[in-house]
Amino acid sequence: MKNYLDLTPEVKEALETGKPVVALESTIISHGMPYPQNVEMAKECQRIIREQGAVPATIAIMDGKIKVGLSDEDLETMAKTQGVLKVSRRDFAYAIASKKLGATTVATTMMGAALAGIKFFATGGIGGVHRGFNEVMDVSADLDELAKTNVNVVCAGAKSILDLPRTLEYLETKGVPVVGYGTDTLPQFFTRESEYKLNLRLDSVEEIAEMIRAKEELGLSGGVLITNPIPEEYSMDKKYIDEKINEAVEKADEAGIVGKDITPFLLKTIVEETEGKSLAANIQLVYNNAKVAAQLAVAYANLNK
Ligand code: PSU
Ligand code: MN
Repeated sequence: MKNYLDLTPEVKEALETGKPVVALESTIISHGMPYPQNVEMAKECQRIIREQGAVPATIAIMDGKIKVGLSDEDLETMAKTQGVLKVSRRDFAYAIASKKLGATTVATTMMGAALAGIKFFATGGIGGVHRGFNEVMDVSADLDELAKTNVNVVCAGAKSILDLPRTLEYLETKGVPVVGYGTDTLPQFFTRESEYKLNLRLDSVEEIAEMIRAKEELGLSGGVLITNPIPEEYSMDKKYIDEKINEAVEKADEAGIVGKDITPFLLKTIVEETEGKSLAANIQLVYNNAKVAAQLAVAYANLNK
C-alpha cells in the first residue's frame, strides 16, 4: 500500500526526524463547507498547526495516490471542484483505481495518516450513529476506523444530527477511549457541553500524550478520541441551534436523503437555516481543534526527549 502514498518533502522530512505532524481531512473542505470559506479554513488550519511548531498534512486522493500534505493550489482544487468523490473506507480502492479526485473522511484520513506514520489528526466533528438507527441502520465507518487504526483524533464532539448516546455506546463497545479535554460531558459541537457524561476527563495535553504512549506500549490498537469544546466566545445558543438541527433532520427525511449524502445535506441545510452563523462557529471550533492537536503532537514528541 506504501506505493500509493505521495508525501510532500516537508511531511516526509518531519516524519523521518520525529517532528510532530498533524493530519487534516479533505471531506470537510469538499463536502463540509461552502466555497470560499472552505479553502480559507483549510489554509488557516495549516497555518495554526505550523504556529504551534508542528507540520500540517492535509490528506486527499489525487491521481490514484493518497496525497499527504496539500499545497495551496491543491486545497483550492479540493474546495472548488464539482463532483469530488466523498471517500469513506468502502470507496477507497475505487477512488485510487479510477484516479478520481477524492475527499477523505475521518475514516480514510485515519487510514492515510496511519500508513504515513502520522499519529495525530484534527477535524471538526466525526461521523457516528445516525438518529433513527432502528430503521436506517446508519453508522458511520468513522467509528470502526477509530476502533482499529492507530490515529488519535481531536474533534469538537459530535452534533445532534447524530444519536449521541448511541454513538458513545458504540465507541465504548469497540473499546475506543473518549477523552473530554477540560470537560466532563461530551461537547456537542456548536455548544461546549451536553447531557452526556464522559468517563474520562483530562485537563492537559501532556496527560493525554502520556495516555497515548501507554496505550501504544500496551499494544492496544485503535485511536483515542479527544473531544475539545468550542471556545466559549464562539459557542451558540443551545436551544436555537438544536431547533435548527431538528428542522434540518426533518427536511432530510422529507427529501428522502440517505447514505453518504445525509451528512453533507444536513451541514448545508443548517448553514442556510442559521444564515451562516453555524458556519462561523464551525470554522472557529476547527481552528481550536487544529491548535490542540498540534499542541498534543508537540507534547507527545517531547515525551521522547
Ligand atoms: N461532520 C461535520 N463535518 C464534516 C463531516 C462530519 O461536522 O465534514 C464529514 C467528515 O468527513 C466525517 C464524515 O468523517 O462527514 C462522516 O460521513 P458519514 O456519516 O457518511 O460516514
Ligand atoms: Mn452513513
